[in-house]
Amino acid sequence: MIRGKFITLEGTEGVGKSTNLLFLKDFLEHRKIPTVITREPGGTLLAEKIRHLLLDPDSETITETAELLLVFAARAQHIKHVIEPALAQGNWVLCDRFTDATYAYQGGGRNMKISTIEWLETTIQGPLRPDLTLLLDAPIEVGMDRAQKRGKLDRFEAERLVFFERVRRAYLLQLELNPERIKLIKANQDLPDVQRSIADALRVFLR
Ligand code: Z5A
Repeated sequence: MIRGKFITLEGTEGVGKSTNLLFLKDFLEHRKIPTVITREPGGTLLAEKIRHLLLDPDSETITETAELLLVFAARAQHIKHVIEPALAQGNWVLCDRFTDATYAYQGGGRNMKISTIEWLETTIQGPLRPDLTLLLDAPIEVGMDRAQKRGKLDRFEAERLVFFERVRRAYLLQLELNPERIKLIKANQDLPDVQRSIADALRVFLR
């Protein structure tokens, strides 16, 4: 059995990750590539409970350290019970956010030490890294505007603009540090144009 590929979608809120994950799935399945769609935080029963704790706007104040550890606790479950088995069975795993989000939100947004995130990444993931990451990038206001149309804001969405500016900068730093793996997709375009850019990146990856 040939191991599947691990593809992640990243970006600040409302840039179109969930929408384009479905496009990605159709694109690959059209080429007879079996896919499994999943998301972080989440993807297993326990990890979805942790997601709920992390997003709950009415929770007590969650310390930066607790937030970071909760994200990685969910990830440990997700890797063991969903991602690794799916890859081993030859599926391509398409994941809405992964550890680049930790560098962006907990590293950039919350100013947690990058060396601590790196240590957790190595400890929890071992050698597992995405084979390809599509970073959907747009000015913060664009995604916020799209997300706010949905109603009540979650604990992250309720953050101020400066927080998301730090998150976006941290994502762009991840791109700079990992140019082979991470491909930039300009998300501030009409959806068909975004999807044309995603298809182009995938065709290059499939070569
Ligand atoms: N988090 C963290 O802190 N650390 C971590 O390690 C991880 C996560 C893994 C939950 O993520 C939170 O967890 C996240 C960071 C934290 N918080 N924030 N913010 P999430 O992925 O569930 O949250 P999200 O980014 O807010 O997801 P989202 O709002 O669903 O955004 P999206 O998936 O990128 O967008 P969408 O749902 O596909 O699109 C939003 C709307 O825009 C929708 O109506 C679309 O039809 C529309 N759309 C999409 N593309 C376009 C274009 N091109 N033009 C016009 N309209 C469009």
